Amino acid sequence: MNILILTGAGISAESGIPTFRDADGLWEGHAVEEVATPQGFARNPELVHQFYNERRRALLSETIQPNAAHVALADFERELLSDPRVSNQRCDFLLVTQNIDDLHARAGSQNVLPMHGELLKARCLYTEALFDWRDDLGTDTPHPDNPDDESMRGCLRPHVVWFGEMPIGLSKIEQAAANADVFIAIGTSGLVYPAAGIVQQTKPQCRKIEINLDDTPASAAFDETIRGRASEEVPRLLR
Ligand code: BJW
Repeated sequence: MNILILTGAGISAESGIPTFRDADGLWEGHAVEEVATPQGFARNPELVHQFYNERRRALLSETIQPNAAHVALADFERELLSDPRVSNQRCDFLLVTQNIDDLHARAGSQNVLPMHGELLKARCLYTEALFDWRDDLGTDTPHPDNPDDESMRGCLRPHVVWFGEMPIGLSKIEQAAANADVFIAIGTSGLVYPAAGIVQQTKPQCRKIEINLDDTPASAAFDETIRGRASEEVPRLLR
């Protein structure tokens, strides 16, 4: 049994992290092309750093914690992979998230692929080296390995995937989609590719379930559409 889960901003909404496209969402006060494209970052790095610094600070505040949906996914994975009836057979579980928060890991999920990057990592623009990062970033941030080198100041960017950039782990995701017996998409608008196209890459006999507050452009591709809050519907489905 191969299980593939895709999560989006809706699963973290009830943890206090705003979604992108809903009313009062993250895009309300920002032009997408200014804060979520490489061109926007090249034009105004301070603005982009500010956008991500605010989100990083909020993520690290005590008010944001995993909710019942994150916990149900982690419990389900742990029980599935420790069940002797399952572990004798081949069973793959992969949780692909478009979210850059770390709430799945904090809830205890093991096999998580953050396809749009991670807010708590920074990347060197020149070497692509990754650094765990919990502080603000700015155009004068010293390079962690060469703090005295003035020429390397400001060479870190958030380790996130902007529009026009290649998402992370695509070949693993394509393989998991092709092999999935069950695919569950939770709290994603089905507007952003390639994530929105994963459902189309599954086998016809794969059981495809969508959990969302509302219909999405991808809903017709699913066998079952569950309408409701992720924190209620995910535990109900997986228990
Ligand atoms: C609840 C709920 C509750 C609320 N319970 N539900 C056609 C085909 C292929 C690609 C394209 C195409 N047309 C255009 C493209 C390119 C582009 C794209 O998709 N554009 C679209 C806008 C049309 N895609 C890309 O550029 C991607 N890269 C790419 O395609 O590379 C190819 C390439 C080839 C060769 C060379 C180079 C590249 C990259 C996409 C990167 C997206 N990045 C962002 C920002 C990440 C960093 C950050 O967080 O700031 O990712 S944009 C933003 O959208 C973020 C999200 O992960 C992503 C998806 O949003 P999500 O998660 O779905 O959130 P919302 O807010 O949209 O929806 C929330 C949902 O939850 C709603 O449905 C609610 O109803 C629901 N909900 N509360 C249950 N309690």
